[in-house]
Amino acid sequence: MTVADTIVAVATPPGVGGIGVVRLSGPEAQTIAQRLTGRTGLRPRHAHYGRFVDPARGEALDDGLILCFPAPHSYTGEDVVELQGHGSPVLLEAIVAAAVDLGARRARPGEFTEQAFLNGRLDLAQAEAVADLIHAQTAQAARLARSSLDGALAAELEPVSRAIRDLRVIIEAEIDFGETDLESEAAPAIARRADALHASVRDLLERLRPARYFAQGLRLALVGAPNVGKSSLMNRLAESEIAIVTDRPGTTRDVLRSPIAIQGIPVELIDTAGLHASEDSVEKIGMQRAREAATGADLILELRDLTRPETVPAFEFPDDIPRLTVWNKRDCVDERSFPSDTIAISAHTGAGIDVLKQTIVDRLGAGEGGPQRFSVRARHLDGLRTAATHLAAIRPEAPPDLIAEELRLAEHALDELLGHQDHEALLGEIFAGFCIGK
Ligand SMILES: Nc1nc2c(ncn2[C@@H]2O[C@H](COP(=O)(O)OP(=O)(O)OP(=O)(O)O)[C@@H](O)[C@H]2O)c(=O)[nH]1
Ligand SMILES: [Mg+2]
Repeated sequence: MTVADTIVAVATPPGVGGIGVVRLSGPEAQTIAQRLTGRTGLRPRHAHYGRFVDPARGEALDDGLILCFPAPHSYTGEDVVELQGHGSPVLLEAIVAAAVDLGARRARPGEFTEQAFLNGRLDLAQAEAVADLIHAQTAQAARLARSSLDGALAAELEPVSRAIRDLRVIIEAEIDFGETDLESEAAPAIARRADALHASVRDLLERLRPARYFAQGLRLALVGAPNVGKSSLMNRLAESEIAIVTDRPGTTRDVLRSPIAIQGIPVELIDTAGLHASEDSVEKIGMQRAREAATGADLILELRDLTRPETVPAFEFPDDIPRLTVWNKRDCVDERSFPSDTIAISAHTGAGIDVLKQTIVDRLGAGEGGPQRFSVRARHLDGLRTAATHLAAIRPEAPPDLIAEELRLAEHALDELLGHQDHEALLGEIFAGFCIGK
């Protein structure tokens, strides 16, 4: 995007609605809006009524409200004008086309928010939170995204990033004065500070990890031998007869997916074909799909059958995916016949289902009362992991420039999360911390 670009797009969802909004942002937004509406002298942040006319054809397109948000007090930080017309996709497209004729460019997806980030109206995590808020599938997911948008992630990251920078300032100063080793009394103190920073990044990582599921959803695969009741459990959890259930082993062949919510977490529930030794060619394809679905899941629910406890699925469970073993058909056996710490359910009667849901949530550390306070993406966790790795690599006996480099990489990883890459700031800080003559 060049400075001169003015972008335009329909801001309301595709389809028919009571009203539809066309949004313009950029240096020409006001001029283009004036030519479309014939109105000049619009008062900032006031609603004006007007007609929208295609100046090229002199043809009235619609009428509605015009709202003007001059820079920098707008969403994008540039001049923004909103035209609120009737919610007809055809009309809204005609308004956009007329704006394009007048010099605007069609906005790319997310470009208004990108512009807000580039103009410093939002940090990167907030920009991501805008998308998470719009796409939130549950009220809890929306609440967490809202709090990210309010800057909660930045509030957690910035003190850590600042502390890393402070430590680096000290070490860079040593380097600037030609030190090749840290003074013996400085080394233990620096090691202690690096350890403390590593611990705080790891703590942050632990606290943030579960929140990822609220923004991105949790893929929960139901896996087991044939006939243990996977499809029955799917239907029970989805409260709908989605999957075919029969007493014949091998009923489910395809992978079935259903969106549900467990305690505010958006869950994609995945029912799969029963896994056992089979030579049937169709069944083998189904089982291959089942294994693929399981390896792509965030959590595997291995379903077993209390009436046939010896039956296990023909599957090598991946080590890196959390697994929960759940026993079904408890209505068929004596309640005293299984240990109290087993998760025993009945897909038929619904017994134990609430405990199962709670266990799933606890297993992921994602309960309502859990530590998550804002939405988190995989990118954020990756950045924190990178920072933790660099902090863990610091050896006080190493040359100071190596230590400084690890700190720089850790700081960089955190700053990237918020989109801050201002290295002038560090230089300024180093020299401001010097006393004259040293
Ligand atoms: N008594 C009892 N029967 C159950 C329960 N859950 C499932 N069943 C029965 O077990 C049989 C198999 O159920 P499904 O849900 O089709 O089992 P599945 O694991 O999906 O089987 P495949 O798709 O063949 O792998 C059906 O006759 C169900 O009615 C339960 O909790 N109690
Ligand atoms: Mg089934």
